[in-house]
Amino acid sequence: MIRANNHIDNIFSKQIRELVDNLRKNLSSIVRSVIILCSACIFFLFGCSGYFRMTDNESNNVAFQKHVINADSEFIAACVFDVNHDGILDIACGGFWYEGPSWEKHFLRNVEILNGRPDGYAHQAFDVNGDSWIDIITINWRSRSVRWIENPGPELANDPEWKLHIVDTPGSMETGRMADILGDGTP
Ligand SMILES: [Ca+2]
Ligand SMILES: [Ca+2]
Repeated sequence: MIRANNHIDNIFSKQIRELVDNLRKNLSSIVRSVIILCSACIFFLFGCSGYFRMTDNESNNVAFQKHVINADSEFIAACVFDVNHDGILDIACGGFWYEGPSWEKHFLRNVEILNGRPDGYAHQAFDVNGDSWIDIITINWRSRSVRWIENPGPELANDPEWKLHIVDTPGSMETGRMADILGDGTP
């Protein structure tokens, strides 16, 4: 009789232990789920209230700031390169180039006026003749031409007109790209 009671007690104790273990596991899982749910709610509420958004001042700090270099410029194409070999980037745009960092205006060329507007839809910077002075290649809608505008190099200080070379007249173009088609390292 005593042995039977002990056996029943053992079985009962084992079941109690298993029940407690299961409860502990389930409780841990429930607590974890509640913590995740609460974290998600807090993040959502802070997000809705704009807590994680940048303030207006912060967003202004990362925005680009506009600097007007020539408010009267009538040209629609420009390119950036070191025109005068002083190590500072300049801007070439239509009939003028602007010397960085002061953006002093220099004469570059007389741009043709065709059908009431200056020729030239796109500029590319490239040293066409390999004299180490970067030139301009213009792609043109109205004259239907690709042109090489030669940097005068050492004569630049006298603001001479840059020499014009017509490369080809393939047709009206709004833009152009340079690419190393032959794979010889030269675009
Ligand atoms: Ca420069
Ligand atoms: Ca050149």
